[in-house]
Amino acid sequence: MPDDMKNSRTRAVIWDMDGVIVDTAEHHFNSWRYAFRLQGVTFTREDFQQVFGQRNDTIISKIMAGNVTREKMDRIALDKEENFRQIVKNDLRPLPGVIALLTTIKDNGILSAVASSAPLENIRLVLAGLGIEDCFQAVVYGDEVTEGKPSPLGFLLAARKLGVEPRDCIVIEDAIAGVHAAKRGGMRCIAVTNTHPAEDLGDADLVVDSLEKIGLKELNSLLMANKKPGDSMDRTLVLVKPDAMERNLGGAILARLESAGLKIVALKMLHVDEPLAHKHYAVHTGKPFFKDLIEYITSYPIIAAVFEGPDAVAVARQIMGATNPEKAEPGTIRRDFGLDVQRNSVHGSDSPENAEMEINLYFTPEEIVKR
Ligand code: DAT
Ligand code: MG
Repeated sequence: MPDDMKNSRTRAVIWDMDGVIVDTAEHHFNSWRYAFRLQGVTFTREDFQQVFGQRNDTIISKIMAGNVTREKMDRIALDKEENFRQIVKNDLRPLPGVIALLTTIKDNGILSAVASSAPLENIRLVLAGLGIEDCFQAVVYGDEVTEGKPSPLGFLLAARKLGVEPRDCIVIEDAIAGVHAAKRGGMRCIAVTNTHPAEDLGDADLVVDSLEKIGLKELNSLLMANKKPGDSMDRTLVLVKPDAMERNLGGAILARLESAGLKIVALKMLHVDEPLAHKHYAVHTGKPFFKDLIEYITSYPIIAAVFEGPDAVAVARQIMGATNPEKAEPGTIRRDFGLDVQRNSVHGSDSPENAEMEINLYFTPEEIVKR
């Protein structure tokens, strides 16, 4: 997790597997057909349409028209699963956009879990086959919860395993029952039309035809919208630092934060003096760069602003980028304007608690407007 994300509230993406990460429907069909053929029974595409998504024992008794012993049932299920795993081992491709999105999520300190109705063994096989096990901090499998989707139990368990609140989770689903499970769990939901048309998935917050359409911006705006009415607004202190002021970048930097949906509720220009600089950077007292830092921040007038919005602290830091401009994500303020780790153009509070303290250093309560 990047250093500058550690103090913001943790967020997570919970992934359905089949139809979202991989498309295994065709593999399931082929392995069912194989297992039934061993019993001399034909299994057609129409049969598959009717039973897909149901439990193995239900599928088998339907196809065998109830005419099957317990032993035979176990045999067929075993043949099917063995064949499925064999196929999956040899022929597995992620759906478009999956790997890129997983990378974005990981790079931005967002957690991921898989919550699938599939058996644990199949989940492990798929994640290992794609080389993406390290992208997931939790897995929830079918039998781990007493009720399947549209019950929200699986997604809620995934959130609990990750230590993330449901309202800070985004579910990615391709199935109608999965979309309903996410909404019942109080989570945001992205539906991808890999297996169902968009009109069937209308209860999702966002419907896309491919995960290639989803990046950090879409995840952020979904999570911001997930605030319940009445949730308190967060505030953060932003400084446009001397290097940026010297280069006339004050307006450009404030504009980036406004474009992210944050509101300016207090604004001033000032020339920071030594006592204020010492208070502001008190946590860095004694560090090798402390003296330079004080000299720098007092070297030229700056803009101080209070920004307000849902998750203002986290959102501002994401827009600003990592402390060191070289390591900041493309498109962030520091990457685009920063000169080096000290002259990194902008300051943003790193936690809601520190934001309150820092705002009090620069503004009196009367200077902050009420909206
Ligand atoms: P941030 O500004 O991202 O919150 P920070 O709180 O760790 O980062 O540090 C405050 C400022 O101190 C930072 O904006 C620039 C300076 N600084 C931090 N680490 C430094 C380093 N290794 N060398 C020089 N300056 C550094
Ligand atoms: Mg800091």
